[in-house]
Amino acid sequence: MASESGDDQQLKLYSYWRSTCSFRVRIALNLKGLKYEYKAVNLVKGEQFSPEFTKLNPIGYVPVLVDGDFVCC
Ligand SMILES: N[C@@H](CCC(=O)N[C@@H](CS)C(=O)NCC(=O)O)C(=O)O
Repeated sequence: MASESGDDQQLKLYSYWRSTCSFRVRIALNLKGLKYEYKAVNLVKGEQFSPEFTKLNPIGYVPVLVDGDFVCC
């Protein structure tokens, strides 16, 4: 269940709609009932190589789950 509140305290999931790796994380979060902010990273447009995104994940892969200071790639 993606939230649109923009609350900085909540989970953030960087994801691409067609990424099967990202599907799994979205399914797990939804099964757990955890709210998260959906951050779209368009792999076709190369957004995974943007400086902002590679700061989170230097290899430029989605998904990336951010929980406060904890970044899980
Ligand atoms: N070990 C990662 C691999 C993630 C991965 O392979 N992500 C692909 C999409 S499914 C990706 O971001 N590819 C970026 C690209 O092709 O440039 C996982 O299992 O979550």
